[in-house]
Amino acid sequence: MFQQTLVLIKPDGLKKSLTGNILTRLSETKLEIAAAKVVRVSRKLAEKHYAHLKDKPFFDGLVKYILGELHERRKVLAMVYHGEDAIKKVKELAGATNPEEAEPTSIRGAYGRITTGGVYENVIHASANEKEAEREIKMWFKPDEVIYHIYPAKEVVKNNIQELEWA
Ligand code: IDP
Ligand code: MG
Repeated sequence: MFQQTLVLIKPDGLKKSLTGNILTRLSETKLEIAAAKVVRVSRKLAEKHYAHLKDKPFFDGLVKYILGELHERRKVLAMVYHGEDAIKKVKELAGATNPEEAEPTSIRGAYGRITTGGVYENVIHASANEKEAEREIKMWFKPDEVIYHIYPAKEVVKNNIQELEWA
């Protein structure tokens, strides 16, 4: 089944100069990149992305982490990978949430770390399932920024300019 999945190279991944290594690992999947951009994450986007964790004791740290406040890198690299079984393929390559439990050869197992009292710094985000992938891709990208559309989009006119919105 053709799927799309959201991948973020988090601020620790950027600070550790891991972009090339991570993209090389992801290319092993033979999936296609359908969208990519560098994003200065807003607090609103950060809180929305991690809304399911808002009651966790590490939520404030997690928001600081994705905003880049822990790594002096106020940016993330956001991408959409597209292809057969994309979600599972990327999730397996990313590895378990806890870098200590992740397969040593997975991206998180190889490059992630656990800090004392802080969040798991696991260098990459990957959507967990189809529902999450759709929610996340629609929150991080506009339809015009994604090369292939697997979710419907509609044309709207704003200030006399025609653009696409997720339907
Ligand atoms: P996921 O990133 O593997 O989907 P989630 O449970 O959605 O895992 O958590 C989002 C992020 O929050 C993780 O990637 C990690 O950075 C952080 N996190 C999750 N659970 C913990 C925890 O128990 N302690 C510290 N940080 C955590
Ligand atoms: Mg998650």
